[in-house]
Amino acid sequence: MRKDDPTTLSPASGTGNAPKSGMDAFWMPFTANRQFKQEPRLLAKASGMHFWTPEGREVLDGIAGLWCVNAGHARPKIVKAIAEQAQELDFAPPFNMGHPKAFELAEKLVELTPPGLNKVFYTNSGSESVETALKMAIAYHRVRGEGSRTRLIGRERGYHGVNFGGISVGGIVANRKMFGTLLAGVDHIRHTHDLARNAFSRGVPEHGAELADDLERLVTLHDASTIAAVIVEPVAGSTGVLLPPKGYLQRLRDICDKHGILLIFDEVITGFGRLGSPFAATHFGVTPDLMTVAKGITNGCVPMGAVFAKQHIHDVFMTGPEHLIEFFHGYTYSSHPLACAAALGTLETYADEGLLTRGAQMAPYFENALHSLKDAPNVIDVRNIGLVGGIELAPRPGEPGKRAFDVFLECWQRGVLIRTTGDTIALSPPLIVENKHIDQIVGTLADVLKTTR
Ligand code: PXG
Ligand code: PLP
Repeated sequence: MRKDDPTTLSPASGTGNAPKSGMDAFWMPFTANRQFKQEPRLLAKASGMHFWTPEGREVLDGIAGLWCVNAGHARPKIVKAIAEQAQELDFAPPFNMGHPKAFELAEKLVELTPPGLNKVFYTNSGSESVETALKMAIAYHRVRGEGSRTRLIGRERGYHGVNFGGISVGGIVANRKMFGTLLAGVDHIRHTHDLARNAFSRGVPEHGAELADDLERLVTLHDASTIAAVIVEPVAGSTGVLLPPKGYLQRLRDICDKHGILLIFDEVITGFGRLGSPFAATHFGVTPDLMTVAKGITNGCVPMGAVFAKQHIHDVFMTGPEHLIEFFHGYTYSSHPLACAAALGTLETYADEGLLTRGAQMAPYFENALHSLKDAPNVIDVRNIGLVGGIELAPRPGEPGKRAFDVFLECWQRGVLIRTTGDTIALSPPLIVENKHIDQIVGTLADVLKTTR
C-alpha cells in the first residue's frame, strides 16, 4: 500500500471524526454515513412488534421495518417456508423454466387484487417493479400499433424507487438532481399537498380533486397520441404521507380513459393492507391498468416485487410465432424460490389473522392518537389514513429536515423507531399493532416534541 496513493486513504479522512472500527467498507444507502458511523444505531434481533439492539435494548417498531414488515417480525409460517424452501429448491432459472410455487403464488395473488388485474410479473424490488411497469406500458402501445405513445407522466414529489425510469417519473428533487438528464419525454403533474386548505384533515382531504385536471393541461401540451402512461402513488409515502383529495383518483382515471392513457398505481407502500384494505385501488374503488407492489408481498423477509397487469394488456403481447419471447424483460431473480415461499407464507399469515383489513379496525384509535399531537410544539399538520400517519413539523430556519431528524434520534434513544423525511414524521406500524403500542409511539412523540427545540 503506497502512503501517497489517494485510493488508500480512509474515506472519512478530513471529514470529522473517524468511523467506528469495522464500519469503513459499507457505503450505506440513503444514510448520513459519517454521522451514522460515529454513533451507529444497530439492530440485532426482531420479533413481533419489536427490534432489539446488540446490547439487548428493546425498540418498538413504529414503521414496519421500512413500510414492509406488515405482519410483524419473525412470523413462524414465513420463517418455516423460507427455511424449507432453501433445503428443497434453492434456485431455478426463471427464463424458459419454472417452479411450482411461482405459479401457485400468482394464482393466490390475483385472488386479492382488484377486478381485472389478473396477470403477475415478478421482480425483486419496488424500483424494479416500476421499471417493469413503465416498459410494459410503452411496449403495450407499440405492439398494438400506437408506437407514438412513448411519453411517461409522473407527479411532483412522487417516489418511484431509484432506478433511472423511477427517478425520471419521480418528483423528489434530491433523488433526481445529481443524475444527469434522466429519461427523455417525461413530464409531471402537480402534487396535491395543500396545507392552507387541508391542514389537520382526518382521512382524505376535502380540497384538491381539481388538481387531477393538471393532466388535461399536459394532454393539451403534448397531445394524447404521445402519452403512454401516468404513474402515481395513490397515497404518497416517501415524500411525507400525502393523501389524495376526495375524488382525485377517480378523476385521474376518467381523464386517462378519455385519452387512451394507461394509469399505473404504484402500491409499493399501500399494497397489502396498509390502508385497511388489501390495496389502495380496493380502498378507493379506482382500478388502475397496471399496479406495482413489493415490500409487504413477502413481509419484507426476502426481496420481491411484482407488477399486476390487466388481462387485455397481457393479451396484446400474445401474438406472433408461439416459440418467440413476447416481452423482452425479466430478472435473474424474478420468481426466486425463496421469495415465492416467503410470499406464500406471508399470504397465509395475512389470511389467518385478517391482517389485510385489520388496519380499518385500528384506524380510528390511531387517528385519534395522532391528532392528539395537533397542539404539540412545531406541529403544522397531522395526516392519516388506515395505519399510515404523517406529522409535519415547521422546519427550523436554515436547517431543513434537522428538527425532524432530532426527533427521530431522541425517539430511538427512548425505544421507539420512527421515520422522518424532510420535516415530516412518518408512522406505519406493523398491522398487528395494539392500542398499547400506539399509546407508546404517540406518547413518546409527545414527550420528545415538548423538548425538541
Ligand atoms: N415505489 C414506491 C411508491 C415506494 O414507496 C419504491 C417504489 C421502491 O421500492 P424499493 O423496494 O426499490 O426500495 C418505494 C419504496 C421512506 C422509504 O423513507 C420508502 C421507500 C423506500 C425507502 C424508504 O419512506 N419506498
Ligand atoms: N449485468 C450483467 C453483466 C448480467 O449478466 C446480468 C444478468 O445476467 C445483469 C447485469 C442483470 O442482473 P439481474 O438479472 O440480477 O438484474
